[in-house]
Amino acid sequence: MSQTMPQDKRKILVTCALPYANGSIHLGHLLEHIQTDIWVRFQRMRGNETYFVCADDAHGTPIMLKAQELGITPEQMIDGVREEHMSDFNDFMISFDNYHSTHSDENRAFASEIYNKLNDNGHIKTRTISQLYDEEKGMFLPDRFVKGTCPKCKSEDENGDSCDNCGATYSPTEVINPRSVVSGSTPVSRDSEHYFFDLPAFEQMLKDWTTGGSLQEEMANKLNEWFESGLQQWDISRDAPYFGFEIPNAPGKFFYVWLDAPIGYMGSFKNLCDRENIDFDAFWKEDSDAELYHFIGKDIIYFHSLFWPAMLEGSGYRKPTSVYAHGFVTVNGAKMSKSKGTFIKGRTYLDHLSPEYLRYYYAAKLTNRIDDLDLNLEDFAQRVNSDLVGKVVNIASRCASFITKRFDGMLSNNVDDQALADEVMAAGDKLAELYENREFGKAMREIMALADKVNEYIAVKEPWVLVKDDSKQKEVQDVCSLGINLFRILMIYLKPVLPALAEKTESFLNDELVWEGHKSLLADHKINKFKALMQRIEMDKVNEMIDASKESLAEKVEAKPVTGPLVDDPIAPEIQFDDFAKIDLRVAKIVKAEHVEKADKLLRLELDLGGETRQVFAGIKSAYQPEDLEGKLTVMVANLAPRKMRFGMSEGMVLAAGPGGKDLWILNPEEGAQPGMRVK
Ligand code: NOT
Ligand code: ZN
Repeated sequence: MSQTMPQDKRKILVTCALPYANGSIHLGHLLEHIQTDIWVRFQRMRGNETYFVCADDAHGTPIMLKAQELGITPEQMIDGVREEHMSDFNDFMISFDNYHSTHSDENRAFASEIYNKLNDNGHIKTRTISQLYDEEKGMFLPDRFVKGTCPKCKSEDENGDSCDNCGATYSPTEVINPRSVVSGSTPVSRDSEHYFFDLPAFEQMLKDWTTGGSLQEEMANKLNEWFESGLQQWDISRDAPYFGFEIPNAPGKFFYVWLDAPIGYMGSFKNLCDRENIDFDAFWKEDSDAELYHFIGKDIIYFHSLFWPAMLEGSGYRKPTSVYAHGFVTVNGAKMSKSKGTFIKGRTYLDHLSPEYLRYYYAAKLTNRIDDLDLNLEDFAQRVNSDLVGKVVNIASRCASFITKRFDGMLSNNVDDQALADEVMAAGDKLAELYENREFGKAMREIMALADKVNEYIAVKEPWVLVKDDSKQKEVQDVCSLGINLFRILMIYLKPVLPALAEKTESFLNDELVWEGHKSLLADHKINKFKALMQRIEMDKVNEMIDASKESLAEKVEAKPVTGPLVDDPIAPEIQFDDFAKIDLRVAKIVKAEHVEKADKLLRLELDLGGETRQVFAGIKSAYQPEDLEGKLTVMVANLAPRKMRFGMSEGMVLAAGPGGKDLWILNPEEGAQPGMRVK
């Protein structure tokens, strides 16, 4: 069956907010990515030219400091985190066309271009402001890196910009006894010139955009509040040291991370366009007839509905068609909590449960409003089991074996209950409208109501009774064929939510599930043998996931042994990327090697790290004569804390392989390696 394209094929570009490149994806992120993915898959099924892009948000002070803490460069850190994010999203079946990084050439080019245009158009102002400065660390401190006593209620150890005790908000320079979270030292106030984006100049345009567009009602209300309290100029610069892009013609000044984050949507899309020959301008030029949607969380509405459209307008680009905000995820009715084990990382979830359970549950509870969504874990298991396993898949499993065993897999060409078939087929238009309007919960309820009807039909017909009567064989085939056909249509409707189940259904039915397929039934069509399509959720698995998420237990759980072929020498417990990233491996030259008196295993090595010499005691005496080692290159762990040994300090560790004894080889980098080089 070929998919008939609607006449008015739309061009649609969709984005999700860009996750920060310094933390793992958790079930909160996944609400947004799943919501967006369902919408995107629906648009693709409808034949619209749809692109879905995202990226890691790689800049800013927290990322710079975290990399420092790990002893690696920010570039190394963001590369590793991006890999992790991409694999998490992939395993939740989030079907990005591109997943880029804001630390990219494309993004640098767009950020500079947009800034230059804003500047040329008179929308950038400068003025000097004072901020707290950490003299020990040599950097200005963002609000959240200052702590101290609340100027209002005098509660101690409060945040630099707000008090958790009395709720007051203030400027970090007002904090009493301020302290730098970075170094612990007392910050001083220091002046610096900052660059500001002139947001108030766009007030009228933003008001028109708010009322003219298709914004959610709650979003429009929020915007009105902000208009009433007055728009402010926005500080878009940060002083070095900062991990980000330097502002053109402003040495030592960097774009604030939130300036180039939304531009990252363009950067990621441009990267895709270059790879796949898509016309970038058709989506971004001022008079573009393509649609542009940003799916975001309710906490970042300000950035997307004020700064971003104003930046686009001020630099000659089109504005978003709409910005769709969602609420936060709570688990069992409360904020996600590390100690309760309800702060659940995507990977931890996947270690225990199938991604489609979560996709379905989120879909079943999503509306197009900004309300929070509660993931109640009991309800989650119960709902998935009763809807997907008990209703939808049940239809196929009740009917399939009769068709396979008695009719050689052939579906009949007779429709046993036309009215029921018509009802299921006709639901497609309404469901399309619900998907389009992001009313996924309503759509799931409609689909489940249809599934109930189909199950009722089968229950009334009782093919398992008919089958015992030789004269009723044709009826068995007709009833079960209709059951399978209606299962097929329900799976067409569910395909945006459950892509893997849909794929299994396609091979079972020998048929590609395309949206337009809901208007017809398969007749005289051969299906394959039915295999179990979906397992029930066991509450045990859910509880294991919670245990694995409990902070105090996290280490214990992550320490499960990796199974592999090395039975005699099993691989050590799995570590996370962060753990790996902490290890700084360097090429070292063995400048001196000698026996150590009274030590039977150790040699004392002097290692040249390209400017620094280290003493390391290595247990390789059984395999090497000292003189054979001198002048050779090896690989060492350069950032291992020095250890005091009986014979002196050991300031690192050289890497060797082999079972031991004579069979022990120190790692030997190829020619061309230089002492001090990083090993990647
Ligand atoms: N990294 C941000 C966050 O809150 C989202 C950036 C979204 C991109 O996790 N930008 N804009 N505007
Ligand atoms: Zn206070």
